[in-house]
Amino acid sequence: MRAPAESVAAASERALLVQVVLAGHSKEVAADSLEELERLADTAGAIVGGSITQRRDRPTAAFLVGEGKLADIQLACRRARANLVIFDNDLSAVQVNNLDLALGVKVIDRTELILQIFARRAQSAAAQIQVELAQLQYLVSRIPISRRQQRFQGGIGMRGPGESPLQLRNEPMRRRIRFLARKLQAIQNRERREREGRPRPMVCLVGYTNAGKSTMLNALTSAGAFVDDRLFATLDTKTRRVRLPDGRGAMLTDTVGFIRHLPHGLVASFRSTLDVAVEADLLLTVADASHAHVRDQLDVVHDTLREIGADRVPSLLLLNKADLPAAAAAMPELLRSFPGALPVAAARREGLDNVLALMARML
Ligand SMILES: Nc1nc2c(ncn2[C@@H]2O[C@H](COP(=O)(O)OP(=O)(O)OP(=O)(O)O)[C@@H](O)[C@H]2O)c(=O)[nH]1
Ligand SMILES: [Mg+2]
Repeated sequence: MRAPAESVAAASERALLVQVVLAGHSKEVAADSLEELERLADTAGAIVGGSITQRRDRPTAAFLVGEGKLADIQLACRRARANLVIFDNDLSAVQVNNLDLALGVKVIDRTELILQIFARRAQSAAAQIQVELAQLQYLVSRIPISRRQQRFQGGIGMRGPGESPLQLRNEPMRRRIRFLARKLQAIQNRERREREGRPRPMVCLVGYTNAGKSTMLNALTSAGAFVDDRLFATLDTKTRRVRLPDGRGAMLTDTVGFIRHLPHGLVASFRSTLDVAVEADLLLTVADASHAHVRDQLDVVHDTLREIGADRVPSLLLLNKADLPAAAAAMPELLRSFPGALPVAAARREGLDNVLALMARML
């Protein structure tokens, strides 16, 4: 089951990335965030033609950037032949409108980009409803009425479940939101009943997107879950039985990856998927130990777990991709900071015995 990410690259939107680094934000974190935005744009099927970073003490209400910078962005757009500008910062409805008009190209922010990736990747009915709900809530809250109906048409996100323009035009959006919310509630109730009937203990894989959660699920259970070196490969999660060394079994579930500034509407919509983590007996937190900013990613994971109310579930930290040189170099320091953690390489099935043994002990 391959997500249709590649095929849409043909629609080839050329994007210019813009980032405004406000006072008090570190240069390294900003650079990492921009790099991540580039990967997100790539995942969405856009070609990145360049990027512009501006440091500002405070954002401007009208454009976020200063007016002088607007001209630079315009020039950079022309140079890069970009027909899309993606801001790493959140934009207000007014700012999106003003920037659209001033630059003459489509302008979106990080949240909208993530929503559109989710729209493209959602496969199950439940995931599609969740994404459409999040998109509609985003539209209702952010976009002036006159433009609402156009936002999710054309280009990136074209194939998403959120784009049904006729429905949007003909039906008041709030009614559709209520309708989708009811449908989602029914699905969630059914899923909860299914989970209640399921054997315990329940173990849940959580972690930053691209950390290797699905690879770990496959390694521990031969689940055949979709693995990809793009962000948000997993939206529809799988549950499989895993055998522990003491002969007991446990149910192991994969989840949607976390990312910094994960849109709150999306967190709310995907709550049912994340409920699995809240109800779990044990969390396996997977981290990409080879990533230069693995500690920041772990902070995001812990914040998100707190946000969904799963921070009290016992957890075991797996420092994954230990086979990569960058991970090997970082490992001693990471193990000092996170004493209970286990180095693993899910893709090579290394360290799995330790994982299973510790799981059995903790359950
Ligand atoms: N070198 C190396 N690569 C790994 C390892 N585990 C996973 N990967 C790679 O990391 C990428 C992401 O793996 P996934 O399992 O899809 O990650 P995920 O956490 O499920 O990601 P999302 O579902 O997108 O949130 C893939 O290209 C994997 O092949 C590992 O132990 N070593
Ligand atoms: Mg995955």
